[in-house]
Amino acid sequence: MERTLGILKPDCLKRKLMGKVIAKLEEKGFEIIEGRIKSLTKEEAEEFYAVHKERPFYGELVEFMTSGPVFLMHLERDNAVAYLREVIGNTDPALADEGTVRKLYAESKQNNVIHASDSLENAKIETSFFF
Ligand code: 3AN
Repeated sequence: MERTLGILKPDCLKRKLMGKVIAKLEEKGFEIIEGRIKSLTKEEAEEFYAVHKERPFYGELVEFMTSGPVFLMHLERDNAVAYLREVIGNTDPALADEGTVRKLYAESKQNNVIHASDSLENAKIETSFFF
């Protein structure tokens, strides 16, 4: 069993898509072992996305991630890190595979509904940031 961090982003909560996305994760075999709603502070969002500090979209990303509450999920499954990335799909919904969360629900590269850790190492770092 492996663990990873998933975050339902503010667009997901605002658009009342939490239930649908969680149903999809459960259908794919993920167990939510911890979860909570939280409004990220600007400092938390900046630190969480610090790897993107030099990217042109960083400021807007921080603004977006603090625009409303998020749902933090500590998830468990066999091969959880890689499989969650597969289930959520490409960052850009236009490039995401059919049936993925982002293909189904994301509106843009920024407003793309869900975050998932991209490596086992980052899963550990990101999970301990919130849980
Ligand atoms: P992913 O979430 O698929 O791992 P990252 O880590 O490259 O994607 O980017 C982190 C977040 O930054 C994305 N989830 C998205 O909200 C935002 N983002 C990424 N690329 C862009 C972009 N080109 N324009 C606007 N926002 C972006």
